[in-house]
Amino acid sequence: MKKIKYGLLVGLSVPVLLLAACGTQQGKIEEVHVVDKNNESVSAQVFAPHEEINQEPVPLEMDRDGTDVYVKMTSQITDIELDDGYMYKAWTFNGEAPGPVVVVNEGDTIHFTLDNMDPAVPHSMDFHAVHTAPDKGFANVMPNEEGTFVYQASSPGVFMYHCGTDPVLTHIANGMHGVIIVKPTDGYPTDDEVDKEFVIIQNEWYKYNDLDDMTHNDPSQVVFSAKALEKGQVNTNGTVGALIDTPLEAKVGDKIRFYLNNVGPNEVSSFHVIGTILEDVYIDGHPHNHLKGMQTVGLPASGGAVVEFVVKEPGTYKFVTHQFDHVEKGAVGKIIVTE
Ligand SMILES: [Cu+2]
Repeated sequence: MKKIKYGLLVGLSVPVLLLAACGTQQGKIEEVHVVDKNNESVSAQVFAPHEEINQEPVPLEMDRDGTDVYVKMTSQITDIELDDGYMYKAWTFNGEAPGPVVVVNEGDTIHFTLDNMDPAVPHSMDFHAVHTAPDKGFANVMPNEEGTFVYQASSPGVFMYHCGTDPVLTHIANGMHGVIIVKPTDGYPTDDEVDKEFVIIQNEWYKYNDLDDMTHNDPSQVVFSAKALEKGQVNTNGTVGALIDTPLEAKVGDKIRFYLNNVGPNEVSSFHVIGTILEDVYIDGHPHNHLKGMQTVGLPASGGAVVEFVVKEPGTYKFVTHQFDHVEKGAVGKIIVTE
């Protein structure tokens, strides 16, 4: 009998459950034996309470009343195809991994509601963009419940958000991460020069729901995704080849701004755009952290930046983490530049 990752089960034409060997208690990993489409008996580990769940993505809700912004998100279990034919039963915000980008203004008051649609596991929200007592502001929301929290967005930048429920590594590595941008009141000094803006996120994946693998091993996939700032923009999950299959587009001479974050959970990013130089870089997206003329920007796990560069000739410009073992695992995207 061979072992397969959980995700492969989703691709089986008629998986037949023969036997469930281990405990069926909520929260336990359950060993199941199935027959795959080649009529081979295989085994896989499935997080039992999530076995039958694949929740449709739910759009982010956001309303503004002056400087009060009301943001509602879900925590939910949604299948994502990480690579060709490889499905992953992701733990997500709103059915996306990374979750949808949240954009607020410096000085806003964020009224945040988390609707935990997961019937089995508590989840929470840790916004790196705010000051709060974590045991209160980032408290767990129980299964099938909602929790509301209020914060001030007092510092501008490109911040990670993630589920902070123990074990945090499991929740982040299973997909519960994303980016919140706090726009600076006075903008960036280069605002007038920018023609195109994209939100680009790096994350990595491990064996499905396997804390031991997440703790000790190299990632299985390292990927980039794009998150739409406005309707019609490219919006992808963090999947292998996402930004090769759906490239970004620009015109010759455009100054392109990336709002970048490396949500990890474990690896650093050495972000580099092939064939250009990063003219202006704002580390963590704070206007005071302005650097010039960089070839590569180091992003620690959770670290962000605003990077700006000009594409001077038509062609295909790839962006990577310059740790090329991670490029082999998927960490590459491209920009098609035309006249
Ligand atoms: Cu969680």
